[in-house]
Amino acid sequence: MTHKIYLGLGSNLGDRKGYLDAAIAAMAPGIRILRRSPIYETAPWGFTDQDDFLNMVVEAETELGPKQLLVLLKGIEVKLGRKPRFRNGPREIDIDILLYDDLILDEPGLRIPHPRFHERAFILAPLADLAPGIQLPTLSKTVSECLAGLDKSGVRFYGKDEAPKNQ
Ligand code: PH2
Ligand code: MG
Ligand code: MG
Repeated sequence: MTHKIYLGLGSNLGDRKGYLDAAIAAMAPGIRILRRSPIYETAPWGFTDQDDFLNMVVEAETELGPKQLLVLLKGIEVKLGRKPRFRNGPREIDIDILLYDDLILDEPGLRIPHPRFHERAFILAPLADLAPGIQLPTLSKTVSECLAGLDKSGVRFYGKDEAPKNQ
């Protein structure tokens, strides 16, 4: 069975754009990328004394179950050189499962939808570029409704391409 997933990617160390591209390239064949959002440069959230992140979201399909998917993504983080550090600290590459169909899962080590992402503009802005009307399974709100209530000042379009229409 094929599942629709949204993954959030972030990097704030080294060649940030290179890490995002390498992570996406490493997802095949288990994960098929359908669309990628624009990249945003974002102020660090949680632990603020670190460099700005690049963040983006990809829409993809997979036959993997949620746990197999998590194992694959953690393996890619390690393969690309992510070092263990403290919570919310700097990272070469972070790949988070934001949504997996309309699944709600709450287990140690794996919560789907990704907890509190509906409060984070650095995830919601790129997600809204791909899927503004998606309803979050845990809230009676769409992605764009969640984003509308947030401070977007720390989230800037990054890159030479034309800015997306919602900016
Ligand atoms: N990830 C975190 C903590 N803080 N801040 C930004 N701007 N972007 C992130 O991806 C991010 C963060 C923990 O995963
Ligand atoms: Mg994260
Ligand atoms: Mg993570």
